[in-house]
Formats: sequence, C-alpha cells, structure tokens
Amino acid sequence: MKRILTIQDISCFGKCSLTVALPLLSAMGIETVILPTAVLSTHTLFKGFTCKDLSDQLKPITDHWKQEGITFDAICTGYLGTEEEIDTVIDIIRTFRNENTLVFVDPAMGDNGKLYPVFDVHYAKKNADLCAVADIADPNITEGSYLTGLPYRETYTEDYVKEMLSALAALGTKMPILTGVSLSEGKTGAMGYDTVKKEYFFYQNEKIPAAYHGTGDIFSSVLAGAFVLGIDRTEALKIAADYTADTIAETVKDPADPWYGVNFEATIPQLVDSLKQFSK
Ligand code: PXL
Repeated sequence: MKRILTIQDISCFGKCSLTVALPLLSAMGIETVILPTAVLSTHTLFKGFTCKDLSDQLKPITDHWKQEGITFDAICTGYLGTEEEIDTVIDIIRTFRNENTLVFVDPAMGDNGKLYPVFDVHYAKKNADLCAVADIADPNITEGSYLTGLPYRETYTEDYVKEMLSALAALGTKMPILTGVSLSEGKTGAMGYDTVKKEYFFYQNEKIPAAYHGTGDIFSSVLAGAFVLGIDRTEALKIAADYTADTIAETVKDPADPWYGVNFEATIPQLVDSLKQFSK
C-alpha cells in the first residue's frame, strides 16, 4: 500500500485541509500519515477562530519517525501558516525525500486575486521556496501570480496560462499545475507543464456557477493521491477535476447551503468508482 505524509493544519470545523485530505486519501486506498501544523477551531474564513500553532512539535514528531525508520511514497503540503513553518517543512522534505518520493505542494494562500486575510506578500514569496523543492505544485491563478510576480488576470488567454506555468517552472517546480483555469466560456479545469518531457497537458469540465470553501483542498488531495497511485497526469487531472465538480454539484442541492465546505462525503463512492479501472 502506498503511504502519503500530508502536512497542513487541522481546522476542527469547516471541512478543509486535514479533515478532507485524510478521509479522501484513505478512501483512495492510500495509507495517510498526518502532520498537523496548527489546530484551529474553524478555518480562517469564520470570525473569531482560535489557533494553536504546533510548529514546535514538527521536529520532535518527525525525529521520532526517522528513528523508527518510517518512509513515505509522497509528501504533500497544504495550508501552512508562517514563514518559519515553511522553512521547517522544507527541512522535513529534505530529511525524508529519496529518489522515489513524490513531493506535492499546494501553496494554499489565496483566491480571487487576493491573499487570505491572515497572509502578506512576504508569506507569499516564502511559498516560492517551497515550490522550488516540489515535483508538483498546484497553485490557482491568484497564488501563481503572487508566486511569480506576474499580474493577476480574471480573463486571459492560453498564452497567459503558459507564461505563468513557465514562471512557476523557473522557480524550480518540476511539474507546475495551475488550477481554476478556464480556457473557454463555461468551462474550468487545470493546465500543467511537464518540464522533463517539455509538454503541456490540461483537462476542462463544465463550470458549475457556485463557490464553496475547501474545494482547492479537495482537488489537491485527490490529485496528489492519483499521482501516488501511478495514474497518468491527464487522467489524474480528470479524476480530481470531475470529483471536485461532482461534489460541488451535490452541495448545490443541499438546502442548508454549507458555504464553509462542500459535501465531499456524499461523493466518495463516485471517487472510489473512478479509480476502479486503475486498480491492479
Ligand atoms: O482551504 C484552505 C485553508 C486551509 N486551512 C485553513 C484555512 C484555509 C483557507 O482559508 O483558513 C485554516
């Protein structure tokens, strides 16, 4: 069984970061080891959330794993929190990485042209150091713009997406993947660049006119899981994008309108089905 380490916060209420990565990766048949970087009462889009930083625990926990000889097929990072924490996570990646480890970075820090209110441009720039050690990094266009210094655009051409992918590759990421990319009216999806094969790849599906928190985390978890399972990059994009779209469609039907997070639990059977053709 493949084993992933996922490093991000645990927001007790709110369906994001570890509370989606753990169930989704487990459902995908991957042993999931968690390293919580902070514990929050809710994610940061709620007012008055509490936050206990766990940075000082990261080193003792990972030192113990090292002593035990624990290894990972992949190391994934999501929402972190401080610049110092990013440095610690880079150290952890260096300690546990070998030639077969997939390092997957989701530089979660903003959306719709803006950073989340808790972050500033220094934090955004520090994320570029993390992307530099990544095999795969999957920012959205907002994050890509903060990482590369290219202007954020609401409407754009394929050339703009390719320019941003090149700028992300120049940071050191082997396979940057931009998310939330719309290459034609009514569509959305992702486009990536494989710096080894020098090839672009993309997948688009129907855009559902609804926005919920946590969809980026869901997309990243499933995408990272699909790569770890050895699924081809375009198929991996399709699995992650279709699962995210199906989950948004399911959530739209919920009269409770849970803006704080999607009903990903309801669509786990679809995710599992979509993987059946790849099981060996
Ligand atoms: O979904 C990204 C995310 C993860 N964790 C926390 C957040 C957010 C986005 O706002 O606040 C704590």
